[in-house]
Amino acid sequence: MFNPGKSNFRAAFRLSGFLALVLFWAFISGCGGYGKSSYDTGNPVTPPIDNGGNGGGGGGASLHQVNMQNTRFQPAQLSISAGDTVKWVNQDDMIHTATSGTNGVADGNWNSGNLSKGGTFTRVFNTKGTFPYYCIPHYSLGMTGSITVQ
Ligand SMILES: [Cu+2]
Repeated sequence: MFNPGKSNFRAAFRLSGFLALVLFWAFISGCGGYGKSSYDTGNPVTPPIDNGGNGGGGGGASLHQVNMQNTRFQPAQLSISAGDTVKWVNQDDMIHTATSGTNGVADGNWNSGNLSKGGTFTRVFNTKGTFPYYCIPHYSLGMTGSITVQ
């Protein structure tokens, strides 16, 4: 039944090589998809260029990143221009939130929800003022910050 002829052997080798390639490709793309979705916090991502009627900023809106790292917001105090975007990125192995409010009481302006490591939350600030916020699980540890919009 089994024919060890050269041509058969070559064909089988070619076929298995092709299958290996297909499997490898599927593995790579599958991993890519998984990695991407694990970073998706389910929050709607607001495009940084959406200026929402903020007339005459004179120049593009900027994107500012605040890291959640070592149970701190870094930088804790951030000054931005109206129309700019702030992106929080959790760098820790624990859950953090970026929740607007003072004294550990949410004011309803925004709430990132729970962000695990690699999770992000993005918000455009169109209204001028100072906006304090905190991390719900770590407020008592002093994990607070503020965004000042000028
Ligand atoms: Cu936290």
